[in-house]
Amino acid sequence: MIKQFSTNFTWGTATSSYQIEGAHCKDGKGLTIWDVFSKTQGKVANGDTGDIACDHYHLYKEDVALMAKLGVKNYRFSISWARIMPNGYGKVNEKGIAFYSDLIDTLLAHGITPWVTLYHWDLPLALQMEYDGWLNPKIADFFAEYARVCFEAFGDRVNHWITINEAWVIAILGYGQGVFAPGRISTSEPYLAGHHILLAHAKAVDIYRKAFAHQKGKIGITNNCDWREPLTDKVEDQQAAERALLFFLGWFADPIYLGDYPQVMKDRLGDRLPSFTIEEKKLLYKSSDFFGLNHYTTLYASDIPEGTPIEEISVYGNGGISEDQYVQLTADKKWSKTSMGWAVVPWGLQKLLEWIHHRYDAPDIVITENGCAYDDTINEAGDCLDKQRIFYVESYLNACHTAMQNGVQLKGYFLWSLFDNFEWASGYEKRFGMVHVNFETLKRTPKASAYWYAQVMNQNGILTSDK
Ligand code: PNW
Repeated sequence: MIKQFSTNFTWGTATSSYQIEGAHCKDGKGLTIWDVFSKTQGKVANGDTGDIACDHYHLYKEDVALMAKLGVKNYRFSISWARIMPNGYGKVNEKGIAFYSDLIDTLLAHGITPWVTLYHWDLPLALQMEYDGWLNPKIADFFAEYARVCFEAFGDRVNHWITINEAWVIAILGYGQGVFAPGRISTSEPYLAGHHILLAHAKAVDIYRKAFAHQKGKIGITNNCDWREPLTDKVEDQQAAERALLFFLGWFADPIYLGDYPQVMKDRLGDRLPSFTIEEKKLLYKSSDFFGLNHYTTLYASDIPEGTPIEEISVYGNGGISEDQYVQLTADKKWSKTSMGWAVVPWGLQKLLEWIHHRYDAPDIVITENGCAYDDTINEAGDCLDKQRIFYVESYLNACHTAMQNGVQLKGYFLWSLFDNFEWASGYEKRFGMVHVNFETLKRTPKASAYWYAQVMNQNGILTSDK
């Protein structure tokens, strides 16, 4: 039996610029914070960098042909801001425009619809050095101008735009825990960075809607969120789980769908959480045509008693700023884990989709990333039999199907990722691709999951053994 997905459901795969392109200082591209961060001692596993990555910059024609062969109809990729504007503002680099323009034409010629992310973490280095990156309010205007250049150059052919990928990761991992670029460690900077990310998104959308309405495209933001399940049915734990979701996803979705930050964040963060002016609130409200969601895993949440000393909270393993939430996160020992150590809990996605559906008044949701890393190897016959990935994706798609039956307006699903690629602080060690990449030879080998996923996309649903 096939569990059918809705008509016109968007199936695709996703990548991002720094993770696959390579050619980090070619054809006029400016350096980015990841170019520098990856070369900072101890920041990335094995000292890996994205200097070459999958060398997609040079191999994109072959890559697009491979995608077409695998039946991919929608492809989400990101534009490297510093290829378009080497310093992040001012001069435009025509060679950068030419690269993406040709990539887009090649995709379209193969019947593949581009979904373009404008910012997937590779901030032009000059903006970091001269302006402190996302900490400076001016960055919102710089981003909006960069977005305008992209709408002008590509908007005649691109109808699906994502402004920013995962504000939470940028803010928390980049400015709170310092494990991602720019590597800052702070308990207040994440909230400032997050604030400017939201404003940058809103300004870009405003420009798109005012000056490019004739292009009739859709634009939105993508946020990531894991599910938080109450550890027990005690009220305190239920509230803790809800609080954790609000500090994770509500932080960025509430201003867009409900008009302001969640009250619980205002209460707990006080001055550390900036506030929006009335004008800014208006700009943000309804500034996303779809709800972009990246989802990978689930943890249990339980309440940490009020008054627990901060030193004790940081041992609970959910990052240096968990004391803002007083939530303890734990995994069930029975859950299987991917090679990232992330638990495989498909029902968590179903619950999260339903939570979004109810809190934000049934928005159109697009899963712009879901997937898993496993230690995939090529066997002697030259095949990569990644059964665990098929199991993961199939079970998460089953969860999507159940959520849709329960009324969730899920409109699309992008598998992360098309290729094994530069997995940020984990380097090339963690493989998320449905296509295996040998990083010595750059040879691409579709894994079993790629052929399996081709069928799913083709039949618009998943084959299931149950009735
Ligand atoms: C996302 N976390 O990153 C990104 O959008 C991708 O570029 C990345 O390759 C993929 O997921 C897999 O990691 C995340 O710690 C990184 O919660 C870290 C987290 C979530 C998402």
